[in-house]
Amino acid sequence: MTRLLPTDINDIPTGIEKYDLELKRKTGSSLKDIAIIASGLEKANLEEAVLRVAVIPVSVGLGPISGFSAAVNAIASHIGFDSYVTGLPDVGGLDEAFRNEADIVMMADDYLFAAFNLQDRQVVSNDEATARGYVTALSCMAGSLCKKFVLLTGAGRLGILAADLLADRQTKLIIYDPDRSREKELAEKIIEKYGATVFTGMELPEALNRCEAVFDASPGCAFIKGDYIKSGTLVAAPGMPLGLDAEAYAKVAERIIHDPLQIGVATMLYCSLAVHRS
Ligand code: 2YC
Repeated sequence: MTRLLPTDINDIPTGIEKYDLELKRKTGSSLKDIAIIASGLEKANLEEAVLRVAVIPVSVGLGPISGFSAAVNAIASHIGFDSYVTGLPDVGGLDEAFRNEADIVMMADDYLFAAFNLQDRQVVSNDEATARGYVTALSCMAGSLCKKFVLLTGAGRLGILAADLLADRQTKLIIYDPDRSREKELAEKIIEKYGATVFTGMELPEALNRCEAVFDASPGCAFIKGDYIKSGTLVAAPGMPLGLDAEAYAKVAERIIHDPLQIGVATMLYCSLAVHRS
């Protein structure tokens, strides 16, 4: 995932209600429902006390991103957690979280964004939660991904996690990465683990023509062109920047799930509870 910009996230707190309505319209499920399904907690008893989340700004490296903690906090609050941003960053924030009896702590440096469940020492990274949340959302939007041709773009950290979850749903995977050795390596891993059907070696236009859905796990910007994507294609496009160009986005506007943080953050929180109630 690339480093977010303030302009990517500044309107999350004021836009979260509208965002959730749009997500429900497209997938049939709310943000909270998608996070619960993605975490495998559909049948768990979650009617316990409201859990307290402390979001801690982190100043190391490139430093805080204006609006980042506020956005994470707004998402956590929206799905029903008792969430707040600590007054101090870094160690001071962690000290405050413990003294305030936080149940879950969320913080991000330039390399890792994670949720730490202080009750049972469960940790969840944004990458794994984003992969789970977005595959779940795509599956809700598609009804089922079984036997469907799904194009996965990007064989990096997020793509590797998503490939596993997509193969586990018996999708017919097409894997595309400009680095063909990385593409092949991931395909071989999936074939070995699932005995699945995995297609590689395609050029992007052909892959877009063959697939029914796209999971864009690449850091690329606007490389999926309007000319090549079929208007009925379902698209899951986690994070920034968006891999579709403006024309492609317009063609699939009603069938694309794309956000900078919402699904990943909501899924991190429920995944951090999963060990407790599985
Ligand atoms: O504001 C802060 O506390 C900063 N330390 C946060 C830095 C987050 C850097 N990571 C990213 O922008 C992206 C996010 C989508 C999560 C993972 N990478």
